[in-house]
Amino acid sequence: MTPHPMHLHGHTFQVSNPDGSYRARKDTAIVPARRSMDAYFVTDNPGDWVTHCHNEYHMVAGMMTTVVYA
Ligand SMILES: [Cu+2]
Repeated sequence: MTPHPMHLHGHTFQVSNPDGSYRARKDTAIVPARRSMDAYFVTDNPGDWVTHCHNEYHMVAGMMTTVVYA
């Protein structure tokens, strides 16, 4: 039940505000426990990129995946 500092390699992204505006670009965002977040980024760096929680014990437990595009 802890927040998750979610990190995306190879890109920066933005998270939207409730009013539709966008927050500052970053490569890590805190996602509250049991919540989700939409991240918007430009796909200008093709490849296989890891995205994961920066809490190492969460990452080791499986909170890690890849974003892949050509
Ligand atoms: Cu986490």
